[in-house]
Amino acid sequence: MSHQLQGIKDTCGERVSACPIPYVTVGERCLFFNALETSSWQNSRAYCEQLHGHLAKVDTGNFLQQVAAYIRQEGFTNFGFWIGANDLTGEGVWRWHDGSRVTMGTPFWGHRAQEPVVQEPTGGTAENCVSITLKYLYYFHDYGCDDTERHSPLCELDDNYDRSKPIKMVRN
Ligand SMILES: [Ca+2]
Repeated sequence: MSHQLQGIKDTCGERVSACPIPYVTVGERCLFFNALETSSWQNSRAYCEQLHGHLAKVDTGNFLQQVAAYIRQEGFTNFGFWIGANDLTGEGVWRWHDGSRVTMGTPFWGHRAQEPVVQEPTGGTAENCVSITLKYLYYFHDYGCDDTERHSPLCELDDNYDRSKPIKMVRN
C-alpha cells in the first residue's frame, strides 16, 4: 500500500487526509526527509517553512523510535537529519520551533562517544542545533548549526495546513 493510501483513515466519521507530497506519514504525522541534500540548520529551517512546515518536533520517545525506524527502512543513512531542537536563543535552554522546551535526558539525548561518557548535549556555545544520525543511533546530539555538509532537513508539516492542498516544491 502506498504512503498516500496508508494516510487515509476515518476517525469517528471524520476523514483525515493523507499527507501531501512530498510528505509521508510517520507516526500519524507528516514528515519530509530530504535525504539527498545537505545544508545548514538555518537554511534547513527556512526550507521547511517554504514547504508549509518546520524542522521536525520529535517530542515523544515513541515518535523518535518511529522516525529512526523509517530512516533505517528507507536507507537514509548517509547524512544526519536536522530537527527543530536548538538552544540558539539561550545557551543550554533547548526549544522547538514553537518555543516549547525540549525534554532533556533519556530517552531523547545520546551519549558522547569519547571518554568520559556523559549524556549530550556537550557542545556548549559551539553547538546549538540538534541532528539525529546513524553514528549516535538517532539519539539527539548537538552540532554546529553552520555545518552544511553532514545534515539534511527533516521537515514536519504544520498542523493547521489543509492536507488536501498540493505543496509547491522548492529548491533547498
Ligand atoms: Ca549550545
